[in-house]
Amino acid sequence: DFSLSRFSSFEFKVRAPLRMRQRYSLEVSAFSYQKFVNFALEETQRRTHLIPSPLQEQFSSLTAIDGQTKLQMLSFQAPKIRLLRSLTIEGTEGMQVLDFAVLPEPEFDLPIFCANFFTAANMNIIVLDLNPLYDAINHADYKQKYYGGLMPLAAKYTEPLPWGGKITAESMRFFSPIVIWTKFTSSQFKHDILYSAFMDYYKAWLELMDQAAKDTDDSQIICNLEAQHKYLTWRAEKDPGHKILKKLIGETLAKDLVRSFLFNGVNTLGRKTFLDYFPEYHCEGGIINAKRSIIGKSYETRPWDTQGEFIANNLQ
Ligand code: BLA
Repeated sequence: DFSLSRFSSFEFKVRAPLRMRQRYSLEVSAFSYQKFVNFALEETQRRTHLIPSPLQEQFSSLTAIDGQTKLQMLSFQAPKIRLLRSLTIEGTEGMQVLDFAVLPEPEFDLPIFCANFFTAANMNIIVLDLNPLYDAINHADYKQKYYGGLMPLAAKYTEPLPWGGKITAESMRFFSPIVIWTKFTSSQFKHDILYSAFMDYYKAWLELMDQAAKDTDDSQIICNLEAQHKYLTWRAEKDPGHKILKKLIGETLAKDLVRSFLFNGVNTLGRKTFLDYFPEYHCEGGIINAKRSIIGKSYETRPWDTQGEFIANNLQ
């Protein structure tokens, strides 16, 4: 029966993964990022209609070379969402990783939701942001449109989750005035605050999504497409997590995971190369400088004030 088989395919593709993650969420150890993902998926379902991404068939779970570390991948799409994807890693010696991102359809100039949390033994390296599609240092209108109303939210966390110190200077153009960049040693208290920040920031992103109207001007859509492609190209080449992924699953699988799953679109949304966008990384023979940063690390303190003004002078 045609309609029945369509229904069961829906059952399989939409409901089964949700049940699966509910089951996993019962098995979590003392600390896990699984509940962050559960929250985000449930909250998204309340606002829009998620369907599994075609990527789900190819990327679902992996066991690392060590035979113990588990990688879990989930991916969905929705009317305004080109790709919502998450990677969680539960490793040995307390290693926990969350890489959660939501990439809008190119008809929307919405920010990109970005939660990158790395926990090892006792140390946590945290980036939580609504990454601007157009950098918020040079695009005042864009900054006002999306972050103007969110500065009080950022202020709520600047004290409990203070600036994490110097970072790759090139990353700043992908961060917004509300970015949470922090490091801390593990404690229940800190993890609770991080969870609260994650929920607040995700709800704020969903609210922006709800309000977002389609760009209808073709030239604007082309700009959005290129801006997203530039972002993906940066992260597919220089994201700090790549080294660990290579160690866990080997170079070939890691490359596939990065380029086809995590930063899906890098091969399809545009034709420009990394060196087209970031010529400063050009090395002799046309190869890409392996260094993550050409400028070096900078921004010792938070370079945005409470009004969202960029206050760093000359990279400090
Ligand atoms: C470190 N991760 C970092 C740092 C940043 C980020 C800013 C500090 C080091 C630096 O200045 O580069 C995150 N950088 C980002 C993000 C953007 C960016 C989100 O430009 C977005 C535009 N991190 C992960 C995953 C792993 C991971 C999946 O997201 C591991 C699998 C690990 N991040 C990781 C590790 C470090 C790190 C190990 C510290 C080591 C290092 O500094 O190289």
